[in-house]
Amino acid sequence: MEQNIILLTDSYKLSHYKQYPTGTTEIYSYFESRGGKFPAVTFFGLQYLLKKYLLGVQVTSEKIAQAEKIYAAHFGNDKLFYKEGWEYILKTHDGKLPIRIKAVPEGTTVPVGNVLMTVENTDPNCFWLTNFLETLLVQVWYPTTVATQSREIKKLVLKYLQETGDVRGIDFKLHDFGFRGVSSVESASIGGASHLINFMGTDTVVALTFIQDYYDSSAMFGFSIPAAEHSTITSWGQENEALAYENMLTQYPDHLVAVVSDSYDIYNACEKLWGEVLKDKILTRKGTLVVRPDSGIPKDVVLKTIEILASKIGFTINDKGFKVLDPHIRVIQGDGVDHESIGLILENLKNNGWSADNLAFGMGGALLQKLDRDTQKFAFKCSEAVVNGEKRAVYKNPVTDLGKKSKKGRLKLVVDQQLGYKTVAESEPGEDQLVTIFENGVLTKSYSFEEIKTNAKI
Ligand code: AOY
Repeated sequence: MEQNIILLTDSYKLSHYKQYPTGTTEIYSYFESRGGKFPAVTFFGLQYLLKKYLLGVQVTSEKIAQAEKIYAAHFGNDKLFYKEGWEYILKTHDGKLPIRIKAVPEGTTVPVGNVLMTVENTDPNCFWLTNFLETLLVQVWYPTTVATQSREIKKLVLKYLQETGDVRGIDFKLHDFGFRGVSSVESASIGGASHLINFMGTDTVVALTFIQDYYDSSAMFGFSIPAAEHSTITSWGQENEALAYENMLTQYPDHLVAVVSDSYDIYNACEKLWGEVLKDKILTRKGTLVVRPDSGIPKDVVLKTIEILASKIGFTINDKGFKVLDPHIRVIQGDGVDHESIGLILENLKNNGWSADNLAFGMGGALLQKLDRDTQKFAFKCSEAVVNGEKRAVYKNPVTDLGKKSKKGRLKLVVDQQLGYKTVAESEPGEDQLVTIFENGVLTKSYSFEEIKTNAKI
């Protein structure tokens, strides 16, 4: 059996249908970033969740039977599970979820504090279903936060390229090294795809099939090159380090090749092996050797590595007055890389006269895993209920944290000259930017990966 929607929730949600006021016929909820590390978020990943978990017939008699059994044992009580509610959806809606979801187009960057998505029931008997789906739908925090952070790093690197080098190199400045550092293959797929909204370099192969499967695109959105790991270098023995490097240049005689060079001494490798023994082979090669340090204090190791390579192999001065290595050689830093260290590394290079053109970054755990729902303080809250035929503005406003205040009423997202976007009551003027993407089991709008990349462009 595929995933059972009745089980894709928090246990307490099972008890909520009895807890709303008598006469409730509608629950309307919305999703926002309440603030956090970055001032705006790039919305991504809802289409995946809808296609994988919510479209079409989701409720079957087999799933109801499975849920009935599990919940009876889980709660030690066979009266808690709302079997009649799910049987109603099976009978009245042929197992399709009577829900409407509106959302901002994927790839759109919206200031924090705005509505990104709304969810409401379309059948008055199914008011309890809106927030039953919170647990699953709020998981869109993850791709949205990965896309947001990756895009912020793109802005940071672009600033240094503008000042010291050539912005045309931006697409390959941040390579995804994160597959091994995430909690699951599913996370690697989702997070890896989120990064590819902003960049074109990745080693997370499953992101490629994820894009094909859920963002109807047959084009290739992620690229990589041959590259060494420590085992392929150290298996030659320390005394044969130069032979291991020479073999890399022989096996890959053209295009790009990356070689991790810190197995014993990155500075000796750059000065004596790349800089003397293999210098002529590098300079006559039809392509670029990318040297990868992988230990030490990133900003110091990157500067010293570039300075040694430049002194031994050569460099020029670009039109902005910054030093650029001979085109046969570049550096990639993949250790200790995050938003903060990238700024420190590029600032240190700039202060010493070096262009950002010399360097690319690999980012692993910090790209795909060193973030959580609180990085951008995501929340899903009810803002309107209909009880006994009357609309009620619903909100929370805790004295213990005013930052957790939620919005009231039916909402829409409108374009604002100053802010970019702002959230207003649905009754106010202005065209709603939220698009109905899901209604009663049907995907009413879908986005290709190309469109999403265009929406996210800087
Ligand atoms: N990949 C650019 C291509 C990829 C990698 C992947 C963990 C690459 C290394 C490189 O140059 O060095 C996962 C660590 C490294």
